Amino acid sequence: MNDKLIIVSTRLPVSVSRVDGKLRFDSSAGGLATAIHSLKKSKDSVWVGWPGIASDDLTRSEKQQITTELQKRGCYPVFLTSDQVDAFYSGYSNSTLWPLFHYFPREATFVDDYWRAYQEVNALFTKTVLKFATRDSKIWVHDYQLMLVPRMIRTAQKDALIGFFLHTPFPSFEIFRLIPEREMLLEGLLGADMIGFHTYDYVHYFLTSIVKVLGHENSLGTIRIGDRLVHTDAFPIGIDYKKFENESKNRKVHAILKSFNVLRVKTKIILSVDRADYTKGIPARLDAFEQFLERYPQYVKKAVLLIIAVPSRGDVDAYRDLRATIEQKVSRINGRFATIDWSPITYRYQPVPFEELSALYRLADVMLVTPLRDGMNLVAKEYVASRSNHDGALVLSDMAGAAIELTDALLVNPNNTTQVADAIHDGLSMTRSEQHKRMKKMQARVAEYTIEKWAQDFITELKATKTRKNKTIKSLTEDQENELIQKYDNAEKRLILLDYDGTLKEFSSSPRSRRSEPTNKLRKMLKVLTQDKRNKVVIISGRKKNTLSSYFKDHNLGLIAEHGGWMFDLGRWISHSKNTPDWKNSIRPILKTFVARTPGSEFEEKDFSFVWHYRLVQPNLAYVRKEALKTKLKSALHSDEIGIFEGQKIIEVKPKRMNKGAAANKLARETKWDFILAIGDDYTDEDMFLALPHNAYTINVGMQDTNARFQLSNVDEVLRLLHAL
Ligand code: ADQ
Repeated sequence: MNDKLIIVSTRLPVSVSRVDGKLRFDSSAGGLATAIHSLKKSKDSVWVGWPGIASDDLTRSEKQQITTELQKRGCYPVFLTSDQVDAFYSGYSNSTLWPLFHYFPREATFVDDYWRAYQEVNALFTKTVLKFATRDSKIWVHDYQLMLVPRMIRTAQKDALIGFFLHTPFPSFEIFRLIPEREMLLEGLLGADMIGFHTYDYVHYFLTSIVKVLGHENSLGTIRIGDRLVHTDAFPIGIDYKKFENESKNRKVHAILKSFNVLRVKTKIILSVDRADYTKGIPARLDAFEQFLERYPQYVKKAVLLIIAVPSRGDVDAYRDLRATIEQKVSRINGRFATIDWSPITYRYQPVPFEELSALYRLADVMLVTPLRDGMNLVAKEYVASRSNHDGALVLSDMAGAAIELTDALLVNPNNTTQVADAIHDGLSMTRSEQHKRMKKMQARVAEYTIEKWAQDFITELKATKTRKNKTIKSLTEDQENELIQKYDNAEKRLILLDYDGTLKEFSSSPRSRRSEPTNKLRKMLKVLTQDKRNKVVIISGRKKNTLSSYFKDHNLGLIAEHGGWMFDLGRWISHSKNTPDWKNSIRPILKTFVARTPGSEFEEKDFSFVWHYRLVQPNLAYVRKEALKTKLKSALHSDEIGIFEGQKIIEVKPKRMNKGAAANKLARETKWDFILAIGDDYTDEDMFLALPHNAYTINVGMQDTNARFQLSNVDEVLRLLHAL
């Protein structure tokens, strides 16, 4: 198998810029790039993304030059104009999604043009991916900027193997619902086979939004979308542990450390390193440091805070404001506490080279990582990996994904200024042995689940989705279908059992809707089937007898209504079941109350059962009401003979023994059939599949877990098969 891997992320690991009129290519040594490198065993792999320079600045030959140069490095460019960069990247991605995904609704802007650009650029990425994608490719899409890409690829290539990983938090539903395009974003993601998050909390929030916004429920994190399964799981990203650990041997790092040593002898060092982003909580951290100096004056002139902030997203207003706020606070605190020979805060607004960052991690007595929200936070893990002497203390916000793994850090709520101030003090005064104990435990974790492991784990699970799909889904293959047709042709006595809703006819909004009626085409097809004397065709449905009579009055069909409660035989409806009004009288008021309190739901009373339909109910309300109704019904039903059943957007209360299995069994024993075919989509059809002989052709529609031998994905496929017969 050609194991091509296609990585898709907004930015490529190579950045192109123009220096003195010439194009310059800089490779980023980012963790993801390292991880992907270890996965890129095959020469066929490619990384698709934006090279970081706007295409309006480029001539045709420069674009060609970029493409050629990037291809040498395993990358392929998606060129974006400066307008697209503004609206898609700075706009929708960083001014709408980023703030909301980090619980900053006040920073979020909603601009139609941003959304248009987001769709356009996602389509552009998709188009580029499709240039490389073959049937056997593994496509791995990264992050919140490209949430529409999985579905766009899926539409073009039904069988593609697509993974998606979100590097930010996935917010709780109350935040996610604010996004005007929430449905489209979720549908976009559901194009993937595997969707990964850093933590189980994010998985849970995502699944909640899926059920509340789109109405798709899940089973242990797996969502069924028609004939596809979408898996979700937590994959906490790691770092290139060895790289940070080995820096202790790097001479450059030693030289930098030496130059800092003077500072270190007299002073304790508290370090803060982030991209300058409002989610990282730098102003609140400064407040906490100020309070630390107030509460623990013994550290005045004995401790310094080094703040390293890497300039980021300077073209977004919120980031410009943030810089101003940080600088005001730094200068105020320095002004308040500084002496002639000491200043409490050293502040740098610039990227630092890797060796220097590494030296700083080694230097810091306390590492202060207090984001207000963070998907994971790699700085915390990098600090841990750099502490080859096992000393030092990590103060870590419990709002960062990393807090779930690094439980031996001093965990704080970043909004609790006093708690952070105290944690700085606790870190500085912690005994060496306590530091060692905690650091070693954290190191064991970070060394174990490295970025390579993370990437391999994700890809392994992604590949497994394909195997799982093959195992659980029993699609009727072409050969099996030909065999079925041949057996049908050779048979003299054939029994054909067909469910109606969801099998011969798509579900309509309400059971009473006129759209539920059979189309002329369907009627005609059934007529042709019944005209063949060798066939006995029976519609076996949960519908009321009168409805079935009105739908199929002129047909020579057998009819079974109410899951076997009624049978149409020799021109009349007969029933062997007794109508027992007692349980119905106690249940009816409950259902009526639920209908009244649940707009969009309907209540249907049949001779032997009740059905509560919730297809039109707002998904989040339906979810809550459905569970509440089941509980209420359970406590109200005092008979073991009556069961509560969950079907396609319905809850049905009916006698347990009244099921399609009993009815199908009776028909199957009527004579010695040479060929039996049963097709259905719902839970009631499962009884039918189980009741029929092993050699019967039992077919489930819709790809859920089933007792049927085969599966077809939708009504159209059923009609096509019947037509072929
Ligand atoms: P970021 O928000 O960028 O990443 P983070 O995880 O901390 O946050 O990664 C930042 C990286 O930049 C680290 O590797 C760090 O070494 C480097 N860096 C930070 N400050 C630097 C400085 N001053 N100079 C040089 N390098 C610096 C997003 C999510 C995170 C998630 C990652 C990975 O927001 O939550 O952990 O992706 O999934």
